[in-house]
Order: sequence, then C-alpha cells, then structure tokens
Amino acid sequence: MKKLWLNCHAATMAGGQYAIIEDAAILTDGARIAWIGARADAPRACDGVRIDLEGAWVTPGLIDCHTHLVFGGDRSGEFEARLQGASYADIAARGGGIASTVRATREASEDALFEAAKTRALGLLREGVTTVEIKSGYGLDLPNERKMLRVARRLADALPLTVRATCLAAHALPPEYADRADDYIAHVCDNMLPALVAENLVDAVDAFCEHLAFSPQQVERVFRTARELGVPVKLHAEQLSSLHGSALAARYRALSADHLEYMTEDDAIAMARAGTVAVLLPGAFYLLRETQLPPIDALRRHGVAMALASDLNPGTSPALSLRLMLNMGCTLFRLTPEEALAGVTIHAASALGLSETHGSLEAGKVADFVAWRIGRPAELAYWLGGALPNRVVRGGEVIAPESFAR
Ligand code: DI6
Ligand code: FE
Repeated sequence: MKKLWLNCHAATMAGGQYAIIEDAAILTDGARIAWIGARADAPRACDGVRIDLEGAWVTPGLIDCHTHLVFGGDRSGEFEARLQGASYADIAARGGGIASTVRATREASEDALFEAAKTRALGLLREGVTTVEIKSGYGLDLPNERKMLRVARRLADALPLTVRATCLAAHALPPEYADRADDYIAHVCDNMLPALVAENLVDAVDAFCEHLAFSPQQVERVFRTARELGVPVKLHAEQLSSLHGSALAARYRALSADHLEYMTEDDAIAMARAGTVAVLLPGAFYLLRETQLPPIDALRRHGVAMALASDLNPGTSPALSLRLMLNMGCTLFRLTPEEALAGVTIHAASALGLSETHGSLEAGKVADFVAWRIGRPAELAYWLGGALPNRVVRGGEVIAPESFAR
C-alpha cells in the first residue's frame, strides 16, 4: 500500500552525511521509500493514505550497531564493588567479570535468555531503534554460543526489528581452556565457526583484541577462518591498550573496529583506506571512568566514518538507551549533534554492511524511520535520556506508539 507522510521535516542522511529537507514529504510503497523530497514537489496523484506527522522531525530508524544484549544475570554487585574501590582486574581475578556472565548465560535456558533480551530490545525499539546488532560471546562453547545466536534470530522473528547476529566466540577464554588460549582459538576456528555459519546463525565475526583477551596473532587466525567461510569481520580493538588491532582489522577489510580509545593515527589511516567504520562506545568509556579519549580529530582528518553504539552489556556498559549515547558522544567525545546522528544512522548501517538498504531516507531504501516531536534535530543529542515523544515506523508500518504521546 502507498502512504504519503506529510507535515514534517526530514534529516535524511542522504549521501552518507547529515542533510535536511524542511517541509518534507515521504511516499512509501509497502516496505520501501518510493520518493522523498520537498512537500511542494510531492507526487500529486497518490492513491494511498495520507498521514499527518504534525510538524515532526523525521530521521532514519536508529541503528544500534554494537550490543551484547543477550546475556544471563546482571553485574550490579560488581558495580557496587567498583564503587568501593575494586578494579575491573581485581574483580576478574576473583572469578567475576566476563566469567560471571558466562556462568549465568550457560545456566540460563534459551527461553529465559530470550525473554530477558526481548525486554531490552523492546526498550530500544520504543525509543526509535529499528535495527540492532547482537553479539554472542558469553557462551564460549559451541552449544552456548549457538543458544545465544538462536536467541538473536528469534528476536528478529518476534519483534519488528532488523537484527544482525555477530559471533564473538573469541571474547574471553572459557575456564575449561585456562592457560590454553591457542587451543581455544583452534577450537573456535576448526569447530565453532564452521558449525555456526553452516547453521546460518552468523552475519559477522568479531573478537576481543586485548592483553586480557586475545593477541593480534590469535585474532588474525579467527579472521582468516571468517574469510574462508565468506563472513565479514569486526573487532573490539584498542579499548584498554594499543595492540594495533584496528589496523589488523583494516587489513581484513573489517566492517568496523570498535572502542578505539588507544588507537594511533596510523591505525586511523589504515581504517580510512579500507573503509572500516570506527564504532565509538561512550557508555563503556563512561562506566569505566576511562580518561583516554578516542582520537576523534584524527578520525575526522582522515575521513574515517564514525558510528556510535550502546555496547549494551552487563559489565562495562549497561546502557539501555541509544539516545543517551548521542548525548554522551557529544559531551564526552565532543562529536557534533550532526555527527552523532550520522553515527546512529548511516554510519551504523555501514558498520553492519547494510548501507545499501538502511541508514538514510532515500528512494529505494527501507521505510524505517522515526518521527520525533522536537523543534530541532540537535534535541536528540541534547536531552539526557527520558522518552522523547516519537512515532516509530518500520517497513512502512507504524510500530510504536500509534500516535504521539501527549
Ligand atoms: N569490551 C567490553 O567493554 C565488553 N566486552 C568487550 O570486549 C565487556 C563485556 C563484559 O564485561 O561483560
Ligand atoms: Fe562490546
């Protein structure tokens, strides 16, 4: 069915950057955008319905391109311990940290994981997220990584949400492989990835390149396997130290390298050449009270596309709001509101390999958008959390709520 959406302004992100149309109209045909432009130029003959957006600002549906939103338990106790002086490393040494979420995730049934994840995904959806990436990485063995990735696939069936599933089996060393990291990586490459890819559970492969996780050599082995399996890669890189994982990711034409606080200018140059997106994660920076800023100026100077994401996870970023990340991206990292908005739309789409179809309001792309009752687009980054009145449209259908809350 055709629908003409009128009485709105649009921040389109067309052409891969912030761009606006005042007094716009959008024609959707089924799940796609058929036309978008100034209202004065709108196609006159529209046999479909007309929908009044009441002066709203329309943005592309938001894209959270880095989450770990499937997990068992929570780590609020560790949060309290850290407030009393324990470090992330102390907690890990006591068997806490990622290992405690691995235990809770292994113990949880697939249905229990699904229900908890659905609640979190619904919260994102209501605030305007129409596409989300979800990583495994708290199972760390074949049955439990499979369980997490199946939950990601089930969320896509159960909710009006586009989900990309990323296998992060190389997130941490499982206890049964203590002191045998190379053996675990061999298991990931020889058994886990081939099986999970064959089951069509994997859209991308990720790893954690860090002293307390995996070395560049180990990550490269994972990347080679992904390449043989025909799956694109991403990397958690330069979060706590500089191992040049981001340059390694660029060599493998990674979709993205994420975190990046400790990256160098040469890493940024390598990413720019490869078209690898920099995914900035201000929630983890904030929660860990990190002081080393990602080199935003170098990324800008070399033309690296910057995305922003929640990193929603129980340890370092229990961030249930992507819109809050817009504010943190501006306040902590000094992004402009325009850069922040591009970071959760068009550049986030690129970080997921979806920029041909998602991330901007252009004819031919999916009709995923959010109509916001705000006066200026910068308000999306200005308000600190809270529920901004909006209407979320996915595939040309209003999915939340039916009309603006008043
Ligand atoms: N970096 C992070 O910030 C998260 N994973 C990663 O590779 C932390 C995940 C956790 O602490 O549970
Ligand atoms: Fe992460």
